[in-house]
Amino acid sequence: MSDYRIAFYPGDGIGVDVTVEARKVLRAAEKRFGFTVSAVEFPWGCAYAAENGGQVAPPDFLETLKDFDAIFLGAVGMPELMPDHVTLIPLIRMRQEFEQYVCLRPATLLPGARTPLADKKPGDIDMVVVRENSEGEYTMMGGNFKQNMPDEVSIQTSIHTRKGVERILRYGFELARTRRGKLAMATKSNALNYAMVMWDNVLAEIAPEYPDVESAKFHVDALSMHFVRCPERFDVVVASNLFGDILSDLAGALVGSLGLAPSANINPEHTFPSLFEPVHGSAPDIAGQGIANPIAAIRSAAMMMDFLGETDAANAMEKAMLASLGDDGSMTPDLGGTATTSEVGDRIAELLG
Ligand code: GGG
Repeated sequence: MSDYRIAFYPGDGIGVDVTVEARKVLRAAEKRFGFTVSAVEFPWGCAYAAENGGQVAPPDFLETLKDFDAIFLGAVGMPELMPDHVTLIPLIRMRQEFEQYVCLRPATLLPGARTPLADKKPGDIDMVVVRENSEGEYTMMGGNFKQNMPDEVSIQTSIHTRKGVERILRYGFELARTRRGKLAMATKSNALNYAMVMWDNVLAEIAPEYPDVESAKFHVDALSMHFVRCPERFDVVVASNLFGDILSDLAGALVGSLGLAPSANINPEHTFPSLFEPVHGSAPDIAGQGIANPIAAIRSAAMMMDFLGETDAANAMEKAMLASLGDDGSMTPDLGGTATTSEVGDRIAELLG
């Protein structure tokens, strides 16, 4: 019987609410599929910082996490207590230092979910945003000169390496081969004339190695428009860290709710733990009210079990989630329903069991 050591980092706001439900569904999966989850929960985040000298996680948190099989994160950020750029640091550091350079963010229009787009039905939207997750615009390098003075200057540096761009594009091509064989790359090389020109060049260089995949590049502004006008065109969408972050929120909204959007921050080489989290943030305005949709977190837990090799359990979790959709009484308000966060978790756990 397999035992998986999972670090749970519920974080802030609704991250706490939805992690409870993901764990509930994982317990049902354990019973049915015969594996065990040895869970260790870390109470890091804004509340922890209030009692620990403003540190959202202890200085050695990476050392603490590095031997787990996987990390599950709820959400981070409580801007009334602490600036968002401080609470996000542990997440960015895990992605970078655990070499989780692939962020997979699937967006599929599910039966029972309501897209804001007219005339789109389940099957019309089925894409995966493959976000470069370890460099690009989120390297947190730069500084402020004459801070808070009228002539303040701030510099935010992006770092795009050929190695980083090539490996994420290759990951996208390989993924496209297992899907509908289409890859779109987000660029903005007309304005970002160094980094994005390199992205364009790397795409042009490696695309001939994947003749079975139809590839194209789109300026990210036009791509956003195409997402709304004709989302059915897209299968695998590869993007830099910032572009991928934005496009995956847009894709999540197009498929009915960010509350349905899961993500996996993958270290493909398995040299470090990978991290699984809902795409949504901490939504402090609805935290603790019992109305957050736990499905994105539950689906992220399913992606985690899939990555750990429990494919049957992952498929069954996804199937139970799908079976819970469609009935107002078993969906949260973001999907037009009346169910509470825990009722949705209970229902999916029951369907799974
Ligand atoms: N569920 C994780 C979370 O709190 N996301 C909020 C966020 O803004 N994340 C930024 C990012 O994914 O880079």
